[in-house]
Amino acid sequence: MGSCGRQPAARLEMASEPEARLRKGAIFLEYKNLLVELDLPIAVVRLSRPKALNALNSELMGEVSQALAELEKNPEVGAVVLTGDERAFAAGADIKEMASAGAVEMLLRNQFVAWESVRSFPKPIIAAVSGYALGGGCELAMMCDMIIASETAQFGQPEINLGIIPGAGGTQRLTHAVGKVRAMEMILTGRPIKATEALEYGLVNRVVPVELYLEEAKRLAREIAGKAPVAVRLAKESVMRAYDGSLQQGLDFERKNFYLLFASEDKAEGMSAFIDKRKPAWKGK
Ligand code: DAK
Repeated sequence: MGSCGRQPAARLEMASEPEARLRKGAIFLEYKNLLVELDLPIAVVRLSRPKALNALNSELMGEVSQALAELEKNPEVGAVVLTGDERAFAAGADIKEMASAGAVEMLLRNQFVAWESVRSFPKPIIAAVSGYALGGGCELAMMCDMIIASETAQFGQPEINLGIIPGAGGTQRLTHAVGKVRAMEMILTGRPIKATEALEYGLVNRVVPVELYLEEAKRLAREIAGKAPVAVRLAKESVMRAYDGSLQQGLDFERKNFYLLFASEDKAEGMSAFIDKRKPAWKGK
């Protein structure tokens, strides 16, 4: 793969060039924290930081952004599946990377640029979720156009337990997806829901046995990739319009509050407690 045509934002961490391999007729591109399989007319982007339950650090998100830029340019790719592994889609943004950051540092890191690449990806993108989809992991899945869940999937916004709130659209997209009262309970308690509840709430398209979740997502991606590409693109854009206007205002509001919490003592305590594997002692400051 060549370097991406777009100019990366100043603070976006760019991955080194991926290594390409040919296996069973499909092309695999290996990034440091990501594996991209080109199985035309679809591509599978697999998050791969298994020891950290695919926690989404800046490097990994930079790689996601780089891979999506390449897939966007490739006219042979009609749809994309974004997945993790059986144990975790992603257990959230990397707490260890955020633990010592203050509000201004978070603002200057400008990590939203990388996350935005998922939200604004013009081709259909389907999340294939097994295991944990928590915090930023749940938000990443919700940025995708559809979600296929394995029976073991669990979705949650546990940020409240760290003294912060969801920062990548969780307060908005979850509320749109499951309704106010359910979103309130999930966000204010931090308790995750199981795949079957996620289906009942309308958060996921379907739940399938764990051996099948990836295959089912790929099947759906292939079906869509067989349709007229321009119609698919405009259909996606049009559906997004159904709620994008008010969503943008909500996202701006959430982002300000998210940064504000990085100035609180409770955020420092919540994240240190997670790393030290102990219960946080909140001060309300
Ligand atoms: N960050 C960093 N490391 C994590 C992690 C995370 N989110 N989740 C798990 N790990 C690491 C653990 O620290 C552990 O590492 P070692 O201790 O082995 O070095 C390893 O993964 C395995 O985890 P556990 O030992 O904890 O495994 P368990 O099976 O016992 O528990 C668990 C699994 C998922 C219940 C637990 O790991 C857990 O509660 N994880 C944290 C979940 C969480 O709170 N997620 C929300 C994080 S805050 C933003 C965009 C997005 C966000 C923020 C900003 N911008 C664009 C600015 C999002 C924020 C979040 O997601």
